[in-house]
Amino acid sequence: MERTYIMVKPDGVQRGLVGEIVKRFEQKGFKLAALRLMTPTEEHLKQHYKDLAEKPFFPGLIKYMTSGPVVGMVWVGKGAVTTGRKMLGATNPADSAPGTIRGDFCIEVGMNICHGSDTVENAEAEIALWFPEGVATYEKSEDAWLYE
Ligand code: DAT
Ligand code: MG
Repeated sequence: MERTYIMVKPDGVQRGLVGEIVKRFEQKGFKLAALRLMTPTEEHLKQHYKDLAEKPFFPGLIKYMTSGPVVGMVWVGKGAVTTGRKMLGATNPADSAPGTIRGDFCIEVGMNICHGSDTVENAEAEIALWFPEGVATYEKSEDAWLYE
C-alpha cells in the first residue's frame, strides 16, 4: 500500500494546527503509521530539501524549518501521495483552493504550514530519513469499509 510523508511545519505547530491536519488525513480514511514531534537539525533539513539547495529561497527555508519543532507523520492508503498533495493544496497558499489545508489556514509561500511528499519514490526516501527506525504496520477494521 502506498505511503506518504506529511509534516506539520513550525508555523503549523505554533498555530495549533496539528490536530486539524491529523483530523483531515484520518477522516479521509488514510491509516496513521508514524507520528512524532521533532526538532530536526539544519543538516537533516538540508537533506530533506536537497533538491532545492540551489534555490534563492533555500537559506530562508532552512531558517524557517529550524525555527521550532515540527510534527512528522506517515500516512498509508491507496493514492496517499497524490491525494495527500491535493489535500495540502498548491505550494503557494495564494493559489491553494479553499478547502485545502493551505487554502484554509495560511497566506504566504514561506509559511505554508505543511509538507507532503510529491512522488512515491520521494515519499519512501523521506520516510527513511525521518523514521529510520521504521513505522508501524497493522490491520484496521475500517479498511473493510474503505476499499472495494
Ligand atoms: P512543496 O512544499 O509544495 O512540495 P517545493 O518542494 O517546491 O513545494 O518547495 C518546498 C518549500 O519551499 C515550499 O513548501 C515552500 C518553500 N518555497 C517554495 N517555493 C518558494 C518560493 N518561491 N519562495 C519562498 N519559499 C518557497
Ligand atoms: Mg516538495
